[in-house]
Amino acid sequence: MIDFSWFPLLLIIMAVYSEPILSETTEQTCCSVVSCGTPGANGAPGKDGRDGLKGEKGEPGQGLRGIQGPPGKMGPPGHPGPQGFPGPAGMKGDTGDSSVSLNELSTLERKIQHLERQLESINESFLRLVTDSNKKIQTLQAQVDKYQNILIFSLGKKTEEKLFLTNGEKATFDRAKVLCEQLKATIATPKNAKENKAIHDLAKDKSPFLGITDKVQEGKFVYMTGERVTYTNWRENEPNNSGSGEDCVTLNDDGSWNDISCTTSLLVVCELPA
Ligand code: MMA
Ligand code: CA
Repeated sequence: MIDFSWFPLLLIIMAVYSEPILSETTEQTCCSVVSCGTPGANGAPGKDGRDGLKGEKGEPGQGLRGIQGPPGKMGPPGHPGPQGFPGPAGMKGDTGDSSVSLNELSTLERKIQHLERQLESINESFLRLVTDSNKKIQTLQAQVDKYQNILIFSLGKKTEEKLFLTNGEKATFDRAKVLCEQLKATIATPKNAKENKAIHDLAKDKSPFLGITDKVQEGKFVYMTGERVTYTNWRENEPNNSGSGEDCVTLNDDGSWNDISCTTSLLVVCELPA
């Protein structure tokens, strides 16, 4: 016997699928019909599509500059400055209790009078001291001038800048140096023809040492300060560093120079600022 119990289900399935099958059939029918006639007009444009991907950032614009913004925040406080000068003295205070102030006033007045008298006497003493000192300085200056003249007359020779002195003693260069240093002086060092003549006049026929040597470097004659000589008056063929070596300089009896051994005993002539 045939079972028809699934038949209604079949009907439902057919109903579900019947529409697309039908429309497909209709389209096919329609198409076959249109292909035969004139083409229809274009349909209306479709709906807008979805948004595309985001584009790259554009170049900065060239529009007008905006208005200036508000001022920024206040900076941190600076270091404290140096202490200022003291201000002017304040106004005199009010008078205190009158009975006390009168007493005090008379005491202060007496004190002030006493101080004024003291100040006067100090002033007088000071003036007397200054006057006396000036007189003493003048007397001393006169004495210095007198003894300098005696010194120059007996032992020395003076140029505008220097005083040359000798006691007639003869000594080696090192001893002569010490003797001059004891006078707070240096060995006679002529820096020009005038000074050379002054030493020559003083030494007469005796030959003194000059404050010039080439002890440090042979042939390089320097002053006692180490500076190279700026004036020379060498005799012809001098300096010749004769014998076992000549590192000191003497003034010949004609005023010319000769290099000579420092251990020779020669006249001591010192120089001082005039
Ligand atoms: C010569 C001459 C000088 C040298 C002395 C040393 C007399 O002169 O050679 O250059 O210094 O001798 O005594
Ligand atoms: Ca010589």
